[in-house]
Amino acid sequence: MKIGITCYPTYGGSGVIATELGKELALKGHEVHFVSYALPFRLTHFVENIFFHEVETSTYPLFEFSLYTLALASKMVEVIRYENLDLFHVHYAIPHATSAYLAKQIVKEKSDIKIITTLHGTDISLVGLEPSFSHLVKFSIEQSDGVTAVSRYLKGQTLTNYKIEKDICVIPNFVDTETFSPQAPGQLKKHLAPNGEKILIHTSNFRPVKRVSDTIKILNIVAKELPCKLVLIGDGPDRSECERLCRELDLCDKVIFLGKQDGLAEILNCGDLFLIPSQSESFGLAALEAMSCGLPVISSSVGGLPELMSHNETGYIAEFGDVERMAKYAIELLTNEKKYQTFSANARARAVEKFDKSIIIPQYEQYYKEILGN
Ligand code: GMT
Repeated sequence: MKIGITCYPTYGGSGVIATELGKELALKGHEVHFVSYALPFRLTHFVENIFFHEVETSTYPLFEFSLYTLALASKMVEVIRYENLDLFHVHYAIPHATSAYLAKQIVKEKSDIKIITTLHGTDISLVGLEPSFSHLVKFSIEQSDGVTAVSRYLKGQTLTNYKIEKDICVIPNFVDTETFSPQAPGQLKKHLAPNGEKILIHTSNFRPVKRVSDTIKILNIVAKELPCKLVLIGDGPDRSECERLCRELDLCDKVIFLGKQDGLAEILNCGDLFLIPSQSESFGLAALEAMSCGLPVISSSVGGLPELMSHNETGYIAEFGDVERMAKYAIELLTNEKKYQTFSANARARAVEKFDKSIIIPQYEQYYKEILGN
């Protein structure tokens, strides 16, 4: 197949899934054309069958606001026409599904391109519910030839919130369980925890829905019971507030802000537990990558997290905001080696058995065939 993929190229779960999907499809012999404003950050090496088309936006003074949605649609038209694409798979509804709709209308005399939209979460739960955007999001979803969502939860939310009758296919996030596998930690662990402290890890884009400050409050409780550190990976709007909270709680020597990082698997392998206390989470790819490295996860009970996790087996689930309970669970696992080892093995097994790329990629391929068949 000849497949176009559009995603946000920067750090973020939807871009990771789109890029890894494109790489796997290319390895299977499909021709994949990425269309975005920058090279996706996980597309670091040359891969046969992968092509990148950069969207450039005009800077003409009259255009006070960037015309990205239109520039993207124009680039999609070019790529659909001149590369003879069979389908275009857009990740994140806004504005990608809208640009794709426009492109499809423009090429319809000459191409029967099919548009597939994958919903990732905040496009539906936050941005999409902005009253000014909701009509556009509903329309773009309904006009897509196929729609997938990354969890049953997200599918339900979409159907209910937007009163959509279209069928939505649930295809969960996936992980490369060879790249993200349990490995003996190297020198980095000695650097992060020189005195053998236990390491709690969190990675996110530091947006308010992630409740990163809860991870610091959890550490504050756990650190009273055992020597530990908290490693925070990523960056975003809440980082300054988190740094302020560390100063207020006198935890600066126990919280390590690493900022945005590549080589996530190596860092995860230094950790003992992964924390994801989000207020909203359609799936939780960051937690899946941690589980794949054998880290038990302590999460909130929101969104798709209960579909990823198995409470009391791969980690623990608590009400969002209940930092005392999350801390209690962390202490329980970090002070009971036998239980810890069982949970760690369970977390790894669940990642391998349910969410390995070899299980999920064929689901996308099958869905593509169904939509093209229609
Ligand atoms: O987590 C984010 O806010 C980034 C966002 C994205 O679109 O890049 O992630 C969403 O998509 C991921 C991949 O499908 C999911 O694993 C995340 O759960 C989801 N984030 C939220 O729902 C908050």
